[in-house]
Amino acid sequence: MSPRMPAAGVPRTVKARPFDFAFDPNATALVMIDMQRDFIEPGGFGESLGNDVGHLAKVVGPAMDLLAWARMRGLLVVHTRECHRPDLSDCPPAKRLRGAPSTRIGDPGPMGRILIDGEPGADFVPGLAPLPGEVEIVKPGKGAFYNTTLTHVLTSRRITHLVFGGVTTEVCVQTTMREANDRGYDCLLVEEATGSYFPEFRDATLAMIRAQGGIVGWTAALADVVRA
Ligand code: TIU
Repeated sequence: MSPRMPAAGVPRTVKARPFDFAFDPNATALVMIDMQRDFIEPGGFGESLGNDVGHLAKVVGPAMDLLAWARMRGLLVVHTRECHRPDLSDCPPAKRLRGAPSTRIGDPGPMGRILIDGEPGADFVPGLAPLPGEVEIVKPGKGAFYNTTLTHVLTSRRITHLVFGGVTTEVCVQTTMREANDRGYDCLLVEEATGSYFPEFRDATLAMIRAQGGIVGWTAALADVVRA
């Protein structure tokens, strides 16, 4: 389904790469991907996969700044969480059984059952929880469009442009940006507000998004976004 025509509003321009990103705040949403304790704090899903979660701590401050900017500008704000139902009925065995993690999805951990909705680990990190009226999308996959109501949320509000932050850059952020790009949205990823367990993957993802004339979208520095 294609986005509908935008509502009229005052256009804004962000200095971005590969070129300026123009958007109408009335037709733009911030999509903050998976800023959850399970990915960012020790003892959760990310660490169970063998990752050094310390790499993601530095994303929290810039993500909070980006969120504050979006709220101040009146953008629609969408927060996503990757997690599964307690009975694991929405978790494919291929996802749960892959590799040799220290604990699997659904197993008990220090923040409750790993990556299960309703457990402390699946909640947002402090400072990045939705406010009343903001949209929360609970997703079973890496992409935020798969098996969720996100398409309906965006089309019903006539959103055409998406600004992204969140973790991890090359997994859930990039997957969602590619899904959105194929659905006709113009997508901007805010560089300081995204991070990976592998800094080189973050940098490579930013580069591949804006390569080939913005084949997936744009990237911009947080300072240039908040100036818009
Ligand atoms: N493992 C990893 O890098 N990421 C995920 O599993 N999910 C998200 O990126 N949210």
